Amino acid sequence: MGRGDISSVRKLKMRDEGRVILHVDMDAFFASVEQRRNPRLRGRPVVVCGKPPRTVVASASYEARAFGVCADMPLFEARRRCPGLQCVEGDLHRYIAASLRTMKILRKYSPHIEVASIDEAFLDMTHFYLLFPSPGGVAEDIKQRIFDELGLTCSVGVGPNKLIAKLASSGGKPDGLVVIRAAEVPHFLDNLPIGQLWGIGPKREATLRSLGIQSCGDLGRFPGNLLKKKMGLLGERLHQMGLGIDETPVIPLGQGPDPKSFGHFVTFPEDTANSRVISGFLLRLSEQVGRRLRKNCLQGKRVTLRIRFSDFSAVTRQKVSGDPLNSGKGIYQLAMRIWHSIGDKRPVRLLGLAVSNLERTPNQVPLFSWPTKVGGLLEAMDRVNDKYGEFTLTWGSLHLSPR
Ligand code: TTP
Ligand code: MG
Repeated sequence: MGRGDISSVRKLKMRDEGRVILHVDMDAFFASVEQRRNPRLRGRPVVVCGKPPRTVVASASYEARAFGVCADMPLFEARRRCPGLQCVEGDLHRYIAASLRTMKILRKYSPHIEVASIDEAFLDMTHFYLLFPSPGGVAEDIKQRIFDELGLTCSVGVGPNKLIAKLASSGGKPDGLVVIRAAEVPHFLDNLPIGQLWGIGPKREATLRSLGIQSCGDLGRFPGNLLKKKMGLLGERLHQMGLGIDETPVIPLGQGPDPKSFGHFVTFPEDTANSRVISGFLLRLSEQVGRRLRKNCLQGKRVTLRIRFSDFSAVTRQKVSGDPLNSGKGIYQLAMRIWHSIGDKRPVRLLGLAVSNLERTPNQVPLFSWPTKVGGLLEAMDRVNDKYGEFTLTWGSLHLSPR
């Protein structure tokens, strides 16, 4: 058989499989970076958090997870569960550096790469069957390379679409590699509890269970129109997920839609009712949001202020400006009007500020020509914020302190 024949055999095989998507997700990313940096932390339960004691866990090593410690858990609870817990105050610069190095490695395998968050990416390998005929082999290669160059482990999922690839990578954690071929999808979904799906919390899980739906496969078999009636649009999407259908493309950096909003959050080291401290923070948040808007040549009319009080109750209020805003001063002035209109004098724990209803600033070109290193990372961070909402809260609490 000549070379041409071999290629066409591979081509046919790949076409049979449909798309080939890889999802790469670093294991316990922040915690692993710290363990790599400090050998004394290796093999021990470690969490990365903000400034103790008033902070939550951002990342827990798998050794800490064995004690029931998980992300978002208040540090005092994590310490209660795991007496020997090592707590490291995070430094975002280190994680950004590790993230950039990881993404650089991944880019060597496919230019069709979507950076989904600071530690995860999708790669579309569909058109690289000549270079990389075996998707599982590429995945192994990637894992080895990341380990050799960064000393970090990751988990990789391979599937015919992003949904299956992501479910596969989560299923193999940590240091996993799970390959699901198109024909194996129904069996894979039959063995996957519904709680593993994005958007299913304990409440929704209970609703679905009351309908006799236990596994993702059950979701696919349940009549789609009934599920939509019971759960609205989410029901429709869940039905699709249960069938393993996901046609969303891998969107490389800079090619996605404009973000819908820009926002920042900050948790105070101590609850405060001092209006000077609060307005000082609002100014800082306004400047941060304004800077990012300008960098992206965007402006917005709607300003949203979110306040969480010391008793954890929260209020969210918005005001719309007559003119679109992207200067720190303009955003700050509207934020202060919202603050005064709320008029609640209780001590504040968290402040969040966002600008939405975004539009392009006329006659301006972006400062960054996408995708640059920094621009790409900002976009990746925005995606994280879209996904996790209060992710920036962690960063804020790691890096901001009242002056
Ligand atoms: P994840 O990939 O969700 O978590 P992880 O890498 O720590 O663990 P896993 O092995 O399960 O993938 O998030 C990546 C990093 O992002 C994580 O190390 C810390 C940070 N992060 C936050 O700071 N706040 C959050 O709410 C989440 C979800 C993540
Ligand atoms: Mg991860």
